[in-house]
Amino acid sequence: MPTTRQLLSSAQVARFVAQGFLRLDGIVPRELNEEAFGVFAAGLPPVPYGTAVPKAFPEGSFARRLVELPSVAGALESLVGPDPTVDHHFVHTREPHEGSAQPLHADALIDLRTDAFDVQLMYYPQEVTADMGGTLIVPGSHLRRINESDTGRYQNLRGQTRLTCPAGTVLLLHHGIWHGGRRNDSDTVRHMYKIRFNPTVPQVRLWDTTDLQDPAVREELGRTFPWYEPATGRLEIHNRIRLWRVLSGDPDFDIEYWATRISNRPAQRSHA
Ligand SMILES: O=C(O)CCC(=O)C(=O)O
Repeated sequence: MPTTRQLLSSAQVARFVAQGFLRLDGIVPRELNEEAFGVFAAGLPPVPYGTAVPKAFPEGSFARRLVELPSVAGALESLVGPDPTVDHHFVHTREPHEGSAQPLHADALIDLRTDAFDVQLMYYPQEVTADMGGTLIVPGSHLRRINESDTGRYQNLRGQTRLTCPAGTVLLLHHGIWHGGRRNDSDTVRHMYKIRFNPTVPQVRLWDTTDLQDPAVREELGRTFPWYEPATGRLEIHNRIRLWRVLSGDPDFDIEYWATRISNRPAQRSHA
């Protein structure tokens, strides 16, 4: 990873924890976007699971230059830390007029971790317009435990977003986010290059923490999303508190005393 990276702020990481992804719109330079199509057509070299980035993506390779863009490198380091390994990478295409959408799913198989997460990078080398089958994402779904395609029967959820973006956009997503490629009704092939990164260090205070106590952090962590039911929606805030405690290294962090209250287990008093 390069030295000129741009680390995320605490408020940005809190937004990632709340909504499950961050968008970096149009940050990849035009020349790299143009090169991408040839690279995808030629096929990506296979990468064995768990390969360190420098070995997976040799110096000068397309993927290496992509992940070393300062804003990408900084965001990745802020979320998964230095020296992550590559889980896998793949180019997802939505063919013109293909007639169907991909079912809603999460990429993790069965993942019970509460104190670590993988980050998935999605890169779009071309502009994605409304009819091109942009990736559907359900904001705030990443901490709601499902197993891979359990959500496949859901057609639409309030607040879901179907990606439209300028060329050169990168999304960084928590591995648990519910998502799916939409139907491409256009005449254009839509490409998305995905790389999944596994952390190799504890994900504790990896970002620029100078704004850690800024009220914006709590505001981000307390956001709700339109598909949340009143009661289980609260569970999502609780899940975020637990994750923020780990990430910030502050075991007492709380919102409205929710986590503190339910962890109160007074010891049996000895009767004299
Ligand atoms: O093509 C897309 O937009 C999403 C595909 C994807 O992420 C997947 O198949 O897991």
